Amino acid sequence: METLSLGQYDLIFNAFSFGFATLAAATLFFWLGIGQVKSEYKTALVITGLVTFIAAYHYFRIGQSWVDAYTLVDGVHVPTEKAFNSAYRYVDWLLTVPLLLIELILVMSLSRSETVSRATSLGLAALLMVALGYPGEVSDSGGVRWIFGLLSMIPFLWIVFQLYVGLGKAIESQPENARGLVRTARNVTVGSWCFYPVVYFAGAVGLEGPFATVVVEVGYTIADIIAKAGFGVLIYMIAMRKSEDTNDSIKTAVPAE
Ligand SMILES: *C/C=C(C)/C=C/C=C(C)/C=C/C1=C(C)CCCC1(C)C
Repeated sequence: METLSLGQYDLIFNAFSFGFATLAAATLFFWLGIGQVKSEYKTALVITGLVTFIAAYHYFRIGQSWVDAYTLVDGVHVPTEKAFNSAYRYVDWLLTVPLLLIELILVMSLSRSETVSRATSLGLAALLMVALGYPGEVSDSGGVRWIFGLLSMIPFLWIVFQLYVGLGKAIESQPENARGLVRTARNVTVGSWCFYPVVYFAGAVGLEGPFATVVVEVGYTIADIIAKAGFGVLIYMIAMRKSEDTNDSIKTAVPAE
């Protein structure tokens, strides 16, 4: 850890605080909405709220760890003996990343067997991706960082492939009033998830110092808010739209294009 200016320290602390507030508010919003959707979509909203709840808790802990990790000396923030605990992020991802994929699968209302098989394979791939990234994240050796980062890219790319190709047909045969939203939810997932490996590999190619700390911490926070709360709002909208849809013939409509 390095010495941070007042502005750098505050910017990061404020990002954590904003992350906590946004994710906690999102949790309330999703859970209070459960009563408004058809019973088949209730589980999706329960899980959407669980993801933001777990993440809000971790942002609270991350904020505390941040406060403990620095002390103010002569107008700058100097690291204390308590290292900032970055493991909170990985523990959070281990729980929330598989659940995010499961949210998307659940709201698509596939057959029961396809739901189970897709949720299992995507969930396991997500677990593997996060677990492989961790040894590289905490290593001081550039080589180890590259090896685990590249290994973690394999399940990551497989997930992206599944979201476009494996689930492509199921997305295109969603009811017409929800199809565009499901596509958007898929694209937001892939778009926001790409940010994480970019930050990770920026560290592997030597991005360091106080500026890098600001980019990493504020960047991860923004990505988390989009990938969890923003994505969750889309899941909520899909569940609402599909709950309104009473015309079954729309459900079997031939995909556009
Ligand atoms: C809410 C948190 C989310 C959506 C976290 C997503 C994290 C990733 C997509 C991380 C991916 C990584 C790689 C693909 C390679 C390098 C190591 C990781 C773990 C940063």
